[in-house]
Amino acid sequence: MKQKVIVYKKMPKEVLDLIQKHCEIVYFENIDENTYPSFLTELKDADAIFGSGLRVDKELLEQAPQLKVVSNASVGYDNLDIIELTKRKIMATNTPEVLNDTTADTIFGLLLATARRMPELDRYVKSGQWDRTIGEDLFGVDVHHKTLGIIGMGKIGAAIAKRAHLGFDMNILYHNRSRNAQAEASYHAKYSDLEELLQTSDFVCLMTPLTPETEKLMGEKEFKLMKKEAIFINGSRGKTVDEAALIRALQNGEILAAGLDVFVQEPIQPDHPFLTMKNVVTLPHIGSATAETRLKMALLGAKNIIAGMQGNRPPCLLNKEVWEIK
Ligand code: 8YV
Repeated sequence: MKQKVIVYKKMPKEVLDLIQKHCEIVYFENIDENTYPSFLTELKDADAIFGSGLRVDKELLEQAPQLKVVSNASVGYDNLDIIELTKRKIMATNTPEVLNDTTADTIFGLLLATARRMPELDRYVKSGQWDRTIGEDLFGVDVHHKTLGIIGMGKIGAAIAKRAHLGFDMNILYHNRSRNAQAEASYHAKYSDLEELLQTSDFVCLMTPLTPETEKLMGEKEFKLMKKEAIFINGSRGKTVDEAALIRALQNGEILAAGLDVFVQEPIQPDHPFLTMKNVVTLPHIGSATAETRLKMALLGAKNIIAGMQGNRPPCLLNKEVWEIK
């Protein structure tokens, strides 16, 4: 009998076809209050689940006694309780690398758009307000030759540093758990403690994964350390920022502006203060969202599943202990 994989997110046909060659698929385009009960029923004899964003914790795993692989179609895996999965000898996988350049493009684009106020000026033109040469009230700030502080210098952070250094002549500071020799050698990135980075950067770009240590990493104290003319960019997860503190910092002029791809609650609530703030540029969590890259991520996620189902080690296994104790 074929093993059963629940796909709980919309996936390209070629990805579904690939999985189907090896396993039986139960397909939910997304999980919401209507589909969740059937999802739970299917979970009872599922061998693998594949999607992103779903909270996979002890409570959910109690309902999935046969599960062997949890394949996340994302690089971030803060939705997975890795300790609980490991205890149950369930393999957890993600999709790193293939999204590095696309996500760096998004985050650097967001930085430029925020600095040069592009979304606001797009609305200005389209609403017919452009009736004379613009004045300084609509000027932005320069990006080139400024200092960029990157918090979280992993592969995506380094790809942002590359763009900033080679394309925009920026000075790079970074803060990270460990030193990144490649970013230091190739993009002249300088390791800095968090305080110095916040005090001296013109752009602060947060790229850390969400962990108990990084939750609300940016709060009142951190925003107060930033320069009044500095811009904050978040490309990590919403919960790495204390949103109330960010709103106060923006309203009180403690920082100039913010560009945000991620939020504590996604989709954002329609009455969220960010939505009426001129100095906030918002994106709907599009870091990796191009057709090409999402296909690569989905294919890699499918390969992780198939390897696990065939008793092989998945290429992007997160909890290596599960494999080692086999
Ligand atoms: C999205 C991301 O979460 O890979 C990540 O960690 O943040 C994004 O790619 C994901 O793909 C949403 O479906």
